[in-house]
Amino acid sequence: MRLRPIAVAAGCGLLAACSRAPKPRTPTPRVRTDLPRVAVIPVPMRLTERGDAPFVVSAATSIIADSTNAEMQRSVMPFVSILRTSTGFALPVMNAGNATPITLPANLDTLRRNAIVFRLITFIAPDPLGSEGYTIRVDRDTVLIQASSGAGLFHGMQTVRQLLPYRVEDQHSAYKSQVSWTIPSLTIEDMPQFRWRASMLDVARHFFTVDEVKQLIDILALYKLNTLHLHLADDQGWRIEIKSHPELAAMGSVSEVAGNGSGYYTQADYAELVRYAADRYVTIVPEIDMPAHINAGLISHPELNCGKRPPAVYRGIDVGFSAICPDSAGTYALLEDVIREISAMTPGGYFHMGGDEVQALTATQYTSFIERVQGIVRSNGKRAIGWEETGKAHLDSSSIIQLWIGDSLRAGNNLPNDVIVSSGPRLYYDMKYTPDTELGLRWAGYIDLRKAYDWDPLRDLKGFAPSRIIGLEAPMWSETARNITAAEYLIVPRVTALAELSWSPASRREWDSYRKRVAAQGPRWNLLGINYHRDPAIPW
Ligand code: TNX
Repeated sequence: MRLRPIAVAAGCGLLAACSRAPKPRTPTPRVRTDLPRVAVIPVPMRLTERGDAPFVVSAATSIIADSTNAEMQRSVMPFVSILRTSTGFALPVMNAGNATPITLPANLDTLRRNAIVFRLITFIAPDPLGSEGYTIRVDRDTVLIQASSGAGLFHGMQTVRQLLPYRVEDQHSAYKSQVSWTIPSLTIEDMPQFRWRASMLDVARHFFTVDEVKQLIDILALYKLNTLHLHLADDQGWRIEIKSHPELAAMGSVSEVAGNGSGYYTQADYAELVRYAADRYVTIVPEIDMPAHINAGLISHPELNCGKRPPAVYRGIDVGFSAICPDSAGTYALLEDVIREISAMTPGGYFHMGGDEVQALTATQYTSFIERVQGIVRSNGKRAIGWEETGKAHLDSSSIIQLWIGDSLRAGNNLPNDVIVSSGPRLYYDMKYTPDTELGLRWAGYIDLRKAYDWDPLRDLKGFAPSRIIGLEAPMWSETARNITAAEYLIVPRVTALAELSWSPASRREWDSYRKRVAAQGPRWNLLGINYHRDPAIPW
């Protein structure tokens, strides 16, 4: 590449003073012509590019939306304000009620010219696109986004965001005027394949601040994931305030893996996370892992120890050695309080009771413990979720099993219960990409982006009925990730594979198309300040 000479005004030199100030050069944003202009992740269920004149957002563009509607406020208005900052245009909101549902293709002539129109439509029968689907129609005059729910509008808006030039992510630049804010003419009908589209964050092995967790929630929302599972307690840390037992967090949160870090969420912090997530249509699922992985909780309750080691601050990464006594009445009194308080501050319908990797108890002690805790969860109005080992117990039909060890269930494969797929060899964010990448573990193998993407959960898992799968969840175990920058390196770009596998139908997924669409995300991540692994299979 030849560098263009820098223009220097007459009389200026490196040492000589300028007689006339040189005109500042505004860099022209680089436009990649080898990447598809429409590069949406997850790929929509149906998308037709029409090749007509695009819509161009300009100083004359307005937004038409029923801004008095609360769902509309929540789903659309934050995007409008991002768009105002990135384009520098006023984008006034014109109010429009939602009285008459319109179907695609709409009679767009009757709508205002040069407008982005959001409509929350009411169906008499159930919406064929479900509770999270949406449609988009773009032509020269109008961008029309319709859905029957706030979640649908929100997901539709994430699509519009990705259809706009990547500079839409730039909330600071002085060079906005260089960008042509085009949206290609197209029609989209979209809905998710699975309703459970989740990531887990282990805040126990390393603690993540409220702001760090918010950064992760933003990433999930961009790719239409709707659930964040927080692993709130493990051997190395108890990270949630329990008002009736303040000693749990006070004594249990003072350590991390291999370091002096500490920390826990107050109930106010947790409420803030719940609210931030809900504003982005993300549900928080809390987990207290038990009966093992409980060392940090036992530091303040040594009388309930049934593990192989006396409870003391633990900074290693062994698993399975701790256990809370399954035969003590004190255990259930404590757990009732913990589950009640966490359930009360969790609007989502789930409580995760852990249940993995227990070495210190007999099989009977384990199953009776799980059954008892499942009952406490149910009596607090939540559906219980357990790691796959809980399939050895008598589960209520409402309880959910989370597959993690491999590509088949080791317990509960004949049960009717719903299954969340978190297959270690495909979905664990904490597995190294290759032997050479710095962070991560390797017990389930290396997971480069192709391995993360190129499979089909409905076809490639064995030993249980695929109809039981309610969705996918990728866990970010944090033994090797000490902060969100490190976690992002492991999560991104694999989160896009998770998003596409859980949202898009198999018939629409294709590695070569996906690789290019991932490449198109890189400039967005740079502007958003998201750290990511530059997987060599991607034409970055
Ligand atoms: C297994 S997955 C665990 C975690 C570890 C993880 C590390 C599961 C239910 N248990 O305790 O952090 O491996 O990859």
